Amino acid sequence: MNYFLTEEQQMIKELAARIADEKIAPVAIEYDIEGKFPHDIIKYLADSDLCGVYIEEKYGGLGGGVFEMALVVEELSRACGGIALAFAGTGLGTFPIILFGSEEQKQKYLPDIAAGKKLAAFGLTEANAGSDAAGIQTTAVLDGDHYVLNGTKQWITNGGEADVYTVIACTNREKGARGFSAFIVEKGTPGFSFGKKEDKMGIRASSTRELIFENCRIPKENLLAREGMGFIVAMKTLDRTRPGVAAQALGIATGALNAALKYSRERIQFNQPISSFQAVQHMLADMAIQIEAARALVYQTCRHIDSGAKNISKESAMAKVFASDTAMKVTIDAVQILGGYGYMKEYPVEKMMRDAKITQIYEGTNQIQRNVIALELIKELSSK
Ligand code: COS
Repeated sequence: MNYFLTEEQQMIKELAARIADEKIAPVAIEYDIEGKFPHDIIKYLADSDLCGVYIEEKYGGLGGGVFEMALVVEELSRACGGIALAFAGTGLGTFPIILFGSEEQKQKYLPDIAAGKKLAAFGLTEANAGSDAAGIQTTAVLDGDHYVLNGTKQWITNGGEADVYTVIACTNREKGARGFSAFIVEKGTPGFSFGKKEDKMGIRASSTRELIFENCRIPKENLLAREGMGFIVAMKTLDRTRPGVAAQALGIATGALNAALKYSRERIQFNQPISSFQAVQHMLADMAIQIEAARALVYQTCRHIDSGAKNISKESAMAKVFASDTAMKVTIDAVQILGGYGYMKEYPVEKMMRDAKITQIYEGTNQIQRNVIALELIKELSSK
């Protein structure tokens, strides 16, 4: 399908594809088994100028948007959804600065992120604040020229590996969703430490850890936007990064289809490749249909967002739901086509099935996305 990418987008996609095929695919299983964080792959991305594809040129990026970020995430995820997450998770941690940072904050943080010298992470989730993002217990109290942070963030992607953390904390409990604020916290700040690395089902090359704040004093200049804007910072960020999760799912699904297709041509049963059996052909056809439909939705959603459209929550949620549900179905079918081999760790598809699962869960479960979509539909109808 021709998606009419610009020359620059095509170049970005090809560069990312080359890194995926040459650098990621050969190590994906090893990094998964060992839970190895892909600093070396970030270096390759940096050498190709890809770390800042979604960052403005004046801060050292390539000046693209959500679409360019998605193109990179998709290609990397074709080879490994976990390794791709070091890049995608940095996008999630960086978007609050892109959207709400002051000029000084942008100048201070974005160039190093664009150059791949620093990774970022986003701290919203807590033990009792997952789908209910407003359930946050972490507090930030202004004390002179500093905010003092106390609390624990849970399951933070790039935790411990990132240098820059955008963190949502409560500054006024009485104000409900308007009582949260967003902060930039640097690794190494006294009172800021990390919990143990989580042992996960999939995306095992990615680091997932707690962020622990114990009387952590951060300069008040590290407040993003204004006090009380934290919930909006989080929601507007997620509206722009959920298509990145969709792109990750799309990449994983594409990798799984490619593996299943290849295997179906090589595997001989009843004296013929299993690709000659209609039962297998129909599975492959359904996988391809779903992937292409997901790609069309994800790409168009990214373009819609990058056009500066005001209403993007519903579209972003739709892309995330559709692509992640597709990735789950496609990877399960890929395992089925590979049969016993599909269940073995020497073959890539069992890992893809494990990696796909998280895309239905993080950055808002698919149940929450459906709530967002339904509420937007109802809102649109009542405003007519
Ligand atoms: N953009 C801008 N503003 C938004 C918004 C969005 N996408 N979504 C909500 N808001 C605003 C609302 O307009 C409301 O503003 P007012 O205070 O002016 O009325 C405020 O934020 C609170 O919104 P709402 O009442 O809808 O909040 P809820 O507590 O009901 O939560 C959901 C809404 C469920 C959508 C939110 O909690 C959510 O996204 N949860 C999932 C969180 C998530 O993705 N977790 C994963 C962690 S990151 S890996």
